[in-house]
Amino acid sequence: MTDTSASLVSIETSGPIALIKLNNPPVNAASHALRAGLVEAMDTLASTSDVKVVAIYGAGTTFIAGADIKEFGMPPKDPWLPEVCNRIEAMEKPVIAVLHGNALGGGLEVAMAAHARIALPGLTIGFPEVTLGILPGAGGTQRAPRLAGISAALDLITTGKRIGAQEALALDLVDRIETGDPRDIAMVAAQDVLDGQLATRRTGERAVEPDPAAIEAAKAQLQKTQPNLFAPHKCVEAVAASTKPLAEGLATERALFEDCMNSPQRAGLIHAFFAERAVTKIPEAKETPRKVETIGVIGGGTMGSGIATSCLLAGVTVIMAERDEEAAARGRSIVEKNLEGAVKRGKLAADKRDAILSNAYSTTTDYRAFADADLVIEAVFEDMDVKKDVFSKLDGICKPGAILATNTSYLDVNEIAAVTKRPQDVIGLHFFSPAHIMRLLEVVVADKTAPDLVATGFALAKRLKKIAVRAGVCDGFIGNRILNTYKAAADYLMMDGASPEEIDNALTNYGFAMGPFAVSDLAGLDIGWAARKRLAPTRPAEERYVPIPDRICEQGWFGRKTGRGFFVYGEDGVTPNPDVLKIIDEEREKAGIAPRSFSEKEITDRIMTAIIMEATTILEDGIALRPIDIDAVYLFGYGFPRFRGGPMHTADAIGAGELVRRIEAYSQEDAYFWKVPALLSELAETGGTFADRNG
Ligand code: T1G
Repeated sequence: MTDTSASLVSIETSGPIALIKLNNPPVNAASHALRAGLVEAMDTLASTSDVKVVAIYGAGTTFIAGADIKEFGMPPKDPWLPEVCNRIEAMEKPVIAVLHGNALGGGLEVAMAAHARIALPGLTIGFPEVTLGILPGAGGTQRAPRLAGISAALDLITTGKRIGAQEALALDLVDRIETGDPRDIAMVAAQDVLDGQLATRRTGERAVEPDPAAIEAAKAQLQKTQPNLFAPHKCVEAVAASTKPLAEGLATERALFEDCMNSPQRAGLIHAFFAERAVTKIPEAKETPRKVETIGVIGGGTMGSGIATSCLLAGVTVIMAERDEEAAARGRSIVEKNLEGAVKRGKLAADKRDAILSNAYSTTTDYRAFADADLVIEAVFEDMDVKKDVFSKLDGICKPGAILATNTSYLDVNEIAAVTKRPQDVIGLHFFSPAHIMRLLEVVVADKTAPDLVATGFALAKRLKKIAVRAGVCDGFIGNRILNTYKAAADYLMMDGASPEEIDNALTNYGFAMGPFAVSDLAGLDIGWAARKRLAPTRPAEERYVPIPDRICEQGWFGRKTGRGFFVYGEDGVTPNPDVLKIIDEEREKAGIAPRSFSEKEITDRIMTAIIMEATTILEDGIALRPIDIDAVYLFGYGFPRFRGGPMHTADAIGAGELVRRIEAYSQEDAYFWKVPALLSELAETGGTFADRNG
């Protein structure tokens, strides 16, 4: 046995067979050391005359999850992955790859450079590069079409979708599926090569069937669906080059890969990848989560039913409470509809759905049904007195150690906890609607919340396949506190001359999933109306108030659910509400405002600056742990363009100095709203970034 590159790559020989084991936990990323080790192993085995066949496999849970993303942005170090793949393919001796766990991106490229591939049944393969703003840059765009054809390669490479072993076999991306231990399979497969039972062939020597129609169709499709994104278009160009001789195609791929690497979208998308993982690093991470097997949900409206659905899909038993039988039946039918949707999307088998509905889900009108629940999540009307009443009742019924959670989106969790005799067991679990689909969960930690409760919130999120972000208590926590400022900035633009449609278009062109007015219409305008009424008595006189949304609500127009709001939702689509435009004109006139026009850039500059301004004060107040937590909230809960990496990543891209200049300029119009946060001034003065504060 010879060890190379600090044992990341080790060789085991047995007569004519050499096995190469890759061992770079946790995911065998193709770091510099692993790449160097692989090339060294090839060189060693090429000159070991006894060895006649080589098999590569991964130690631990996976083959190779791709290039080491942590090395992106650092100076590249030889050997690069393309050279590693070319070296493997060029081997005189047959080289086979045994794939288990994940063979993603560069991992799949290494596999395709081998001369045959064996999959284990649980294998996942794919090219996630496009989701990171790049393209497969180690021959993937050239070798995948040689194995699977241009159309299938385009589908995998431009979408980043991941497929299983069976599908990989059907596409000829793997040659066989074998069950067993990766090392043992490698040994048997190598013997098969020696015995002539497993054919080997260099992928690069295969021809590609030209398919200009597939290339044109992919281009047209991307132009329609992803005009904002850079990498998918480059992926198509690279795959189109696969009909050329390999060396030429590889050179084209390299040039396009460099273009992607230099794109700001690449930096944003990779930041988003790490944001998803960084948020789990919380002070309470070492605490042991409490057991959660039975969850009570109070409220069977859209939110409560969504939460119940999400828990049921994760295999948790749910008891849902409503005020009477009729409301309980309504809640049940929403849950049934949600589960039916999961069946239709292929996420849930029909018999599993039936089992969930008969064994794991029940409704009640009596909180006493929660006596044995491990966790109760309240999702009732957003009113402090109503919530307090619910919590004092729960306090009297729930077993000791049960977790009492509120799904409030704005209210003070400390005040709610204070009505119980167990404030240490009270926490905020803020879901986002539709709760069985949206990935974000704000875990709101009140003053007395026990640390193991926080760990439980995070463990639950993981089980529900959600991304939990730790937030402190304030009006709106992280997400909605920023949203308030974001919406205010949008309202001011509307009052000063931009139409709701112009503002929404500017933001969707910027990359947001939806504009602020379409979001308000979707959420229901009555919700914001209720909040504004609640806050009216404490609203400072200096605050600029835009009465337009109240005027719209006074007409009974609450958005999508009433068919009318800022927009009209008719049979022939969504159009601006002409009556709202009249209201806007009237209100401008009353306030003596002569409307002016705003360019798209002015609109997005103001909105982004407002978002960043509020986000910075959230950091200053310690409501979010790090800038990257705020990025995660906006990326996974508010439709923020992923390729922009989130508000704080965007702030770094704009630069603190420029942001300070903008806020100072806007504050000439409204010095109450536009204030430079101290932290932003500090960054501008010191040349610091938010990224420096991610720890
Ligand atoms: N590089 C570096 N670190 C990685 C990594 C990678 N490729 N993949 C995962 N990690 C870290 C991750 O940050 C976390 O670290 C830990 O591993 C466990 O991950 C030339 C350019 C493999 C399915 O995009 O999809 O190849 O937080 O929590 O749920 O064409 O990770 O513990 O410190 O996600 O079991 C393409 C991305 C690269 C794969 C495992 N590859 N990874 O999921 O665990 S580009 C990817 C995943 C490329 C070539 C190019 C998943 C996973 P920490 P985890 P998991």
